[in-house]
Amino acid sequence: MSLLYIRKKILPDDLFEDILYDLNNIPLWKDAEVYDSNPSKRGVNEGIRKTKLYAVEPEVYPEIDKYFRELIHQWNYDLIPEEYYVRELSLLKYEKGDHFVKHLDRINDNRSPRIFSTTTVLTKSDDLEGGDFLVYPEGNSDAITVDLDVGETIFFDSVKTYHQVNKIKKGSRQVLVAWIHKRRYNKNTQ
Ligand SMILES: O=C(O)CCC(=O)C(=O)O
Repeated sequence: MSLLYIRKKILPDDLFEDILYDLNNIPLWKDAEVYDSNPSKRGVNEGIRKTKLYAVEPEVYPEIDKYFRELIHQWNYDLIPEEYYVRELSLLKYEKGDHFVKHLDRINDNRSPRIFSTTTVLTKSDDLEGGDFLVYPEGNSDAITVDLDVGETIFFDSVKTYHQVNKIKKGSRQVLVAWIHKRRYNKNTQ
């Protein structure tokens, strides 16, 4: 039977501290946009997603691939971790009223597809209420709440696993989201 998700502390303390440092020095947060295969539906849509975002070039954390690759092997031992890499990284900040409705991370265009999605919790305020991370088992409308601790990562299939972030009622939550793609042999077509 295939896994629904892996939940684990995977990033080492020194890398985690570097990310926290950068998080505290973000020059400008943007309103997160919604991706849609139809370009006219792209953009900020607070009914679907409301959070602040800062996109990070994965090269900023060159060693991050190594840690997420360990999860690929745990997910399916038959996969070859070296064939995968972190192509997209975002820092997200959720405050009161922020949320992300149930969705998949599938991208339906000519870009290389997302294969695995991860969220790593960077901070949770002491007064946090709401902001739960929910995953939906395939074909099931009942969600499972995954109460990630600070430092923990959740890893799941981008195409199959519906997930959601409940509305924040109080406090704040900050996360690092990483999407893992499959390498193509011709680097120019990545
Ligand atoms: O905030 C999170 O933990 C998840 C964000 C998310 O689902 C996404 O960016 O696709």
